[in-house]
Amino acid sequence: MARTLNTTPRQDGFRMPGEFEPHKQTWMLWPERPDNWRLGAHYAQKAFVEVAAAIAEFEPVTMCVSREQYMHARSVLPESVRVIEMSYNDSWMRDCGPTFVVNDKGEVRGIDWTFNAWGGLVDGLYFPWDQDDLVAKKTCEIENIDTYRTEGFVLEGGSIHVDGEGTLLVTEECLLSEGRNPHMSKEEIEQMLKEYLNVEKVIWLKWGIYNDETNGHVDNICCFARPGEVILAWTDDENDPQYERSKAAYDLLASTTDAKGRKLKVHKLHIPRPVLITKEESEGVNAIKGTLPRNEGDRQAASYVNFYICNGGIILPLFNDPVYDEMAEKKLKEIFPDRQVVGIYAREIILGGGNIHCITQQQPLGISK
Ligand code: KQY
Repeated sequence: MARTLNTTPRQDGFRMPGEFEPHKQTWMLWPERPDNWRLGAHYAQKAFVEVAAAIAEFEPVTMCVSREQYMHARSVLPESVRVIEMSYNDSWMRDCGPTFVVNDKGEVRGIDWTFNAWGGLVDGLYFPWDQDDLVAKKTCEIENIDTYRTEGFVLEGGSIHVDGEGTLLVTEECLLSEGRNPHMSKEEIEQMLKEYLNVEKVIWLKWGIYNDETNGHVDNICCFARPGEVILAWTDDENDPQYERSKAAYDLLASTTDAKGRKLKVHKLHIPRPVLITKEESEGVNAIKGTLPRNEGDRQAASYVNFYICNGGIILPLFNDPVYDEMAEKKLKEIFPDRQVVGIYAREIILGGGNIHCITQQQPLGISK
């Protein structure tokens, strides 16, 4: 039986592991809503299949799919991917799925954060989001995993990155945004994060990636490669609005220490040239009042930092950039010499507002109940 607990992970001795620690599997949700994914998600689905198939070469993958799309998804996904039926509003498993935590015995639990589509009625991206808010609980029930529910405390998995040794990375732009927890001070939010993720040190970057519709999720600008080492989205172009953001993050990261008192090694990963929505892409989205419009010429928050670490692999978004795609692949091979870097052309995913990290959620290895 999977219980909903009234304690906190810290009280119970559970912590969020780093993404680079061993996984049991990866969870994903199947894209289909035509007001976010052009042409009824036809091309996005192909990209999701590529991502799922690539991860499945390294570890098990479960794809959750609506009743309407089940037969199609089952037909186009490799048999190695488990496909199960679930209801949801859109396909961002990183954000509405559980954040898994582990204890020293290898037991696994899930945090079921309140989800409000990145800002609720203030600046959320669609309405309703009620089915998304049930995804974390459903996922944990399928795996027979106990959960902690943070009723009323809004958070998405893409807004946090940990080193597994007591350090957490977040952005002020996101966590202090009006649409999430405006009733709480920065100190109260930090306390909540320490209690649920069981960390000692929170590093608050000021901003995320320019024009990121999530209010600057950290997983698009900075992540841990391993304890003591972070990878930061960077641009050398001082005229790019991203420059000020990345420079501020660099200055902070270079002058701070982590929970263990280590100075951080900061790897810069240059962003691609601006990815702009074309007329054809814009016209392929079914505009609906209340859902973020996709206008021709809008710049997408494209960043190579939104890669996903799985057992033995790095699944890296590529943008067909003549210079920076190759540079990113080379850099990540250097940073992760023991993992295979697999690049996937991800334009169709970024057109929906996120990337490979945003559509995946790792379940740590642990032991089964
Ligand atoms: O980047 C993400 N973590 C999710 C983006 C959601 C976009 C919804 N249109």
